[in-house]
Amino acid sequence: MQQTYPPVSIFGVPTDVGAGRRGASMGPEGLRVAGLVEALIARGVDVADLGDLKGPKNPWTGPEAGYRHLDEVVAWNRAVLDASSAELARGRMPIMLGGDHCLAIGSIAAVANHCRANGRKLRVLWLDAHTDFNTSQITPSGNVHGMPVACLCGIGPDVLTRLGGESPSMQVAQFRQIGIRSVDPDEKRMVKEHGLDIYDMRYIDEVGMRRVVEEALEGLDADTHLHVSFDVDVLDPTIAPGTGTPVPGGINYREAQLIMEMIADTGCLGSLDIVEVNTALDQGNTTAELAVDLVESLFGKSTLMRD
Ligand code: 6HN
Ligand code: MN
Ligand code: MN
Ligand code: MN
Repeated sequence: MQQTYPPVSIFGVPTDVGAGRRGASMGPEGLRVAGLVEALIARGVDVADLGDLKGPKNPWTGPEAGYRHLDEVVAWNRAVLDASSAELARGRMPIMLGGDHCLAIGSIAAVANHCRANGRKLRVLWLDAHTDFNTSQITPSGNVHGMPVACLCGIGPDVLTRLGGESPSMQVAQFRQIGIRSVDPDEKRMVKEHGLDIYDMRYIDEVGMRRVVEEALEGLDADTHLHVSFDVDVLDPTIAPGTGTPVPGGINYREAQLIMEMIADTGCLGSLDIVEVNTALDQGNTTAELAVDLVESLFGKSTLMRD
């Protein structure tokens, strides 16, 4: 099925202040070098690469009161929120190139505000090895990239939970998480308590990716804005080694493609984060190249039989 897509605005968010390893700050350039913009143009999408957002450098200090680099995380997320809000208001689809996954706080807060203001429903598909539902009390690392989902659901410091104004920005029930296989012990208790909708690797193994994606996308309609937050560590590290927190047993190439193809079929994609590409840890630029290949499918590039 041939879809038409709204015009796209790309921003780089070159930061690793939310991560425990350096190098995700090079992700935006890695994705550009892998041909992201050209790939979208080839799909017939009207694309503007608006360059990189600016923010503080990584102070590389330890946790304070359970957070590492909280001031810097807030500054970067304000920039993301503003940039994304402006593009959404112009009727464009923001794509945020991470950068570490803390940027989803600003990115999704912008989308949540936009949907509220326009009476649209919002679904967030969180593709990740991790649930990113930690808090300052239970985090094993202090790294805020392990906390964005909790923050968006109103659990976290005011500076992040109220970033977009209202708190909570999101309801837990609006999230679907696919590919999960690494959850910290207390985080596990939290996600169970809050009833996060999780399709973990065991469930994917047992029922297959087709059914998983059907279930995760169930109920989408023409009034639904779908935000995809794509943490490349959802992919198996053998095919995507360039990421800071790799976990064995991830989704394989075809499973990843199928997710993207099925999202494309919905016609609901409204915004996207591509995060945790760490070119310093990559083999060549293979992880960014794979991400671009998957984005092509997300924008409707299909195998021979369906074009
Ligand atoms: N990510 N759960 C671990 C932590 O430190 O909180 C890892 C988080 C990884 C976050 O990959 O976006
Ligand atoms: Mn993540
Ligand atoms: Mn992750
Ligand atoms: Mn491709």
